[in-house]
Amino acid sequence: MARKIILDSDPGHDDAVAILLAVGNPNIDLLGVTTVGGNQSLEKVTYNARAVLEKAHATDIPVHAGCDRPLVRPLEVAASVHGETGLDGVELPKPSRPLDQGHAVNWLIDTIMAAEPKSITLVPTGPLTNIAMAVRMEPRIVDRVKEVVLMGGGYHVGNWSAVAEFNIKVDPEAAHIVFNEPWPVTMVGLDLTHQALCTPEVQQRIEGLGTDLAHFVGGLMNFFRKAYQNNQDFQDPPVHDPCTVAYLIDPSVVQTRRCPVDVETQGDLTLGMTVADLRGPEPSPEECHTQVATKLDFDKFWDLVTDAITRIG
Ligand SMILES: [Ca+2]
Repeated sequence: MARKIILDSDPGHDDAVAILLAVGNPNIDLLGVTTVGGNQSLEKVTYNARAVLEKAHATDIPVHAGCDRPLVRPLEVAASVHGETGLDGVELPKPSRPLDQGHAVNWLIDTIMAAEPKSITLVPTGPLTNIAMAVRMEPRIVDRVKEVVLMGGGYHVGNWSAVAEFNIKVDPEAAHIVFNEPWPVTMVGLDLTHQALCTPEVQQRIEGLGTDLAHFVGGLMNFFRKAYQNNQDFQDPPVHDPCTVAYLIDPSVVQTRRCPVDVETQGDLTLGMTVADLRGPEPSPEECHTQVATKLDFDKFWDLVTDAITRIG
């Protein structure tokens, strides 16, 4: 049976690839996309989510807009990485499906509470504002959700500061809430996603499919590559967000290590750091509800992405 997931995202070049992987893989049942202010303003990323679903011929998937700013802090966007639109580098199709009514947080709660317990997996790939709000409004969702597999953080590296990753740094209070609830949390952080590089060989293989969608992904990756070369000292762009979906499709794509993880909300130098305690032997799932992603199977990962783009056609 296909895994039921909700993508909570801020598209974003890599969010767009995560949406395509979720739509194009038969083992994933994408129940909906919720959006959050992050890589760009809520208005822009919500439009982008709808446009990507349009491009993927997936207009049956609902999109609900959520929080337009973090819980406590002002929104800091990532225009240096994703451009003014949040998806610079491609022409976006005009969405044919109107934006769905109702706030994303309400929709998340209603969807989770109406579903079979432990049947829905949350996949946040932006700041964790919506998920934290949902937990505070309806704490029972913590028991009802199967697990949370999120892109964010890192146990050795940062990208928005020396030690903090963008999604967590933007809304550390929300991240603190999400990591401290007792549901199973898998942190797919930078240590893992920096292995998911879109090399020229990978991109040629995708563009070689020759479809309109394949060229769309190529356009996204061209912009993303330049942005990473100019701003992050990378040769090839790390395509972070679809690593979460790939892990859910095939756990052998992403190795994990169980360990306590907490989020720094006070430090002058370390705000938004995900502090992973890797000391001692690996705890059991009963002892510890959090785990971090460590090693990516590069070939399997890009096979899944390429296969999804092929299937969508
Ligand atoms: Ca994202």
